[in-house]
Amino acid sequence: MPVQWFPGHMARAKRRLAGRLPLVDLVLEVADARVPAASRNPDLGSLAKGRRHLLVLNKSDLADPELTRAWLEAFKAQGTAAAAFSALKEGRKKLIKYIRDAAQRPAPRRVGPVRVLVAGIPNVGKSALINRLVGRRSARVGARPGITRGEQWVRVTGDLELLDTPGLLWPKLTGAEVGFKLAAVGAIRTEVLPVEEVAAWLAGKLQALRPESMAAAYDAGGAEPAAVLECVARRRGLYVSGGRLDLERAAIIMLADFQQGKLGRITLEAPGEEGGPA
Ligand SMILES: Nc1nc2c(ncn2[C@@H]2O[C@H](COP(=O)(O)OP(=O)(O)OP(=O)(O)O)[C@@H](O)[C@H]2O)c(=O)[nH]1
Ligand SMILES: [Mg+2]
Repeated sequence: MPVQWFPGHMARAKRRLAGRLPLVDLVLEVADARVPAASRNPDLGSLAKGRRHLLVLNKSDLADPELTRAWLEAFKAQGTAAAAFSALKEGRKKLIKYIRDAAQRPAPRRVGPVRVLVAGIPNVGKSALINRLVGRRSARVGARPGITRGEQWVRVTGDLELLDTPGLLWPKLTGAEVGFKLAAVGAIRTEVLPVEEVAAWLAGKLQALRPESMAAAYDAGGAEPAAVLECVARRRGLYVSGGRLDLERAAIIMLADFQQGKLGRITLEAPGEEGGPA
């Protein structure tokens, strides 16, 4: 696996997150609904021990609704409070209700507002979700000690406060498959993994999951995964000088189409598969 994380950055991010956790009541973990297992960091569980926890499968507008339901069931069976959300398409009321439900769970009633920290790997929509939650009506409630300078608590409702800066985690690359999934949804930059390799992997997945979309978008019906990028290039008229097909641009276009939902609402992993809850 050619992906490397810088140990120094990881350690710093982890320290920073660990320093904030004692200040919060609830950790709202954001993951990508298209890859609900691969986009989580398994260390968060032990880091946030003793805090209440809500897993939000964000970008659910891009995910397969049936598989999202199956994932929510699987997490519930595991004892993990989880909810599906779209920070772009849904309102804050729904999310606030999920947070209230999760915050009230096991702990005894406490005095004062529920304090929430949003955490997750890059690009899952932490900032979009915070913006959605906070909206324009919110008032800053002032810094509290122990937090990096510049961070603020923001009042979401009378009994709910949110730290305005999310806790950043890094993805856990437990195998090539996880790297490809994260690159396909855009959580890992394609500079890290070669774009053509990611697209070739995704082509295999999409031919299995959505052959009809692939046929309609790229005339790729029945094509072997290895030949899909050629179909994309031909359909879009992508050539390099000399008349050869431009497979690199084809790869970039297919990835963008997938990431923008143009091939349909697609989830790349199902519960029970390697890496996910049974
Ligand atoms: N379709 C869709 N796109 C979303 C959703 N939430 C976020 N996005 C998009 O995903 C991209 C990343 O969102 P951010 O909110 O910046 O993600 P982040 O987790 O804060 O990323 P980092 O700050 O890099 O860690 C942006 O282009 C958002 O518009 C969602 O629910 N649905
Ligand atoms: Mg952000």
